[in-house]
Amino acid sequence: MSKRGELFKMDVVTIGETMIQLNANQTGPLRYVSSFEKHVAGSESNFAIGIVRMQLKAGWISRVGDDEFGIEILNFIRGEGVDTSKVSVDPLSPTGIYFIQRGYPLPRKSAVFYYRKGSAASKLSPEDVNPDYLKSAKLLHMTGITPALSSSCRETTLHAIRIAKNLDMIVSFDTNLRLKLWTNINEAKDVYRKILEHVDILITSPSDMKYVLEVNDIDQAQSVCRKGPQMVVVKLGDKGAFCVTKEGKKYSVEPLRVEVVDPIGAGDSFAAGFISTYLKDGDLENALKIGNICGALATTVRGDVEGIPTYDLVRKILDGREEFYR
Ligand code: KDG
Repeated sequence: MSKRGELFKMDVVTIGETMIQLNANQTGPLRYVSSFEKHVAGSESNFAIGIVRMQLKAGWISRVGDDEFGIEILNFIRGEGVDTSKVSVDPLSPTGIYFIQRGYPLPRKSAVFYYRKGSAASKLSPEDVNPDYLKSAKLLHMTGITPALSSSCRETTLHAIRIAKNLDMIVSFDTNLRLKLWTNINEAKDVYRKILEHVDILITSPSDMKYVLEVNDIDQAQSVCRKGPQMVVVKLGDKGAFCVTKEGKKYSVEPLRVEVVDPIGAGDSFAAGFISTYLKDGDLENALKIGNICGALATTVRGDVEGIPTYDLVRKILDGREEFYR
């Protein structure tokens, strides 16, 4: 993995859809829910916000509708300090929204319902990826959500990743498998295989590894490196996290003691903590520790990004000034 020795305007660029999240205030089937909390949420912009909280610079490429929710999303993400200069406003297609149903049908679990088909972001196309913009960053971060949105989003993802590799950028990819967005699992497997060839840092979870990478045991995570990545980082939720490199070096980290209120978005916060630390000092053990802290804290409040910590808070925890470890 090489880094270009020039001055960068940004540290990371990411591409993807952000929606308005309507998060039920009561548990049970949505048809009986009478009030919702509104949040701005999207895996890639969550990640970009996390990167900024870790004191690095992030740019987010997307499309939003020319509607109230599009304006809200742009204002919010810009307000968090992410560069939104490459986000277009589409006069013809709406901003996507989604609902979170809580505690039903499974107690303590959430279910999501998307209203995003034909959304502005699903119309992203390779022309939205400006090579000079990518070039101004060290790393391109993508997730498995963007290629699942439409065929033009799939092309955009592969196009951006190929450009990034040609520019000698680092490419990170979070599998973030959303089964509801794919026609079938084989379609997803095929696209992931093409993406993985160009990925340096793969971030995943045990269930994504099983479904889409056909790896049933995290002890076999290193085998994924044969498909392209230099390292595989596995988010283990309440069991901490694990990382293995192509050369077989292994790192793991214990979970934090937190009360989980809303786990959605935790993986993006983890990825931001991991990637930002890796970019700062290349230390994988430290990256895993910080990713783990960021992921855990994101679960402590409702909304995807509200709980993502600042770097100052992470430092306090690492220095033992905040008691979190079991
Ligand atoms: O990672 C959290 C996201 O999955 C959530 O905010 C919704 O972006 C979303 C998606 O496409 O599922």
